[in-house]
Amino acid sequence: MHDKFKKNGYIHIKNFHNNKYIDKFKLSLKKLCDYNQTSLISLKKSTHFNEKEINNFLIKLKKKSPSTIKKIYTTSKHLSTFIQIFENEKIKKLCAKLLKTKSDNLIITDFQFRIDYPQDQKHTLKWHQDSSYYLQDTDGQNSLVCNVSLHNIKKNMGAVWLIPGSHKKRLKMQQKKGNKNKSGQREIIEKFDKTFAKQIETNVSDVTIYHPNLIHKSGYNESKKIRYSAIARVYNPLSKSFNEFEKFYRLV
Ligand SMILES: O=C(O)CCC(=O)C(=O)O
Repeated sequence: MHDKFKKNGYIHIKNFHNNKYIDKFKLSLKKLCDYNQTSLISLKKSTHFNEKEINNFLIKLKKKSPSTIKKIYTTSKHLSTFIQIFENEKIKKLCAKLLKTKSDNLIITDFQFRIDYPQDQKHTLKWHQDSSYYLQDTDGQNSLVCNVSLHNIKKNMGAVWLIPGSHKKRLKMQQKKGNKNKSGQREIIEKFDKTFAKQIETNVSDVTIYHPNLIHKSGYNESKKIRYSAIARVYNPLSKSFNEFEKFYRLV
């Protein structure tokens, strides 16, 4: 596992996650949607998460009430059931092994829940390295990006593109301003080799770990389905390259 990660800058472990946590989060998401339904856009009374039904609900709600969608989106990543997707022994042990430390030393933070709508590119990200956003680890050897697949993600749903082996060098990036149609982001501004770029399809409970310098970008969701993503950043604070958080949060 270490050798593969060192060579490619990522590992994709199929069917790794304990589905119990994924299911619990989906139920919390369903409850958040239930709470925010209106007489015009409603969900069936049920205690189950039905992906097709939630997709239809969120797609309709996005048109009718963008502010409610924003509320659901910004709230979901703080749900304790979402955090548990990462804060559990299996994930902690895996990350600790890669970072060559013990599970209880880890910091797991910067939780992100993405909802990528069909044919919507407002929040899709161009080629970037996460290390330029998360400066807590200055040499990139003591942190990871952890992605847990909440459902089956096919290429046409905008599965992430990445470049195997691209983590060996930190490239120059620049903050690009956003506008009402496109959110801003830090983007790579120097030339790099894209010959081996590939899209990673994942199934529910697959876990993909990136080196913080791995070059990657969002795919384009040309399907009719929403693409959901669960992402967190994992740090080893017991390392020389670790920087305190507050120092950087004031800068961004
Ligand atoms: O899932 C995606 O579209 C890409 C997310 C990503 O690259 C990031 O958050 O750094």
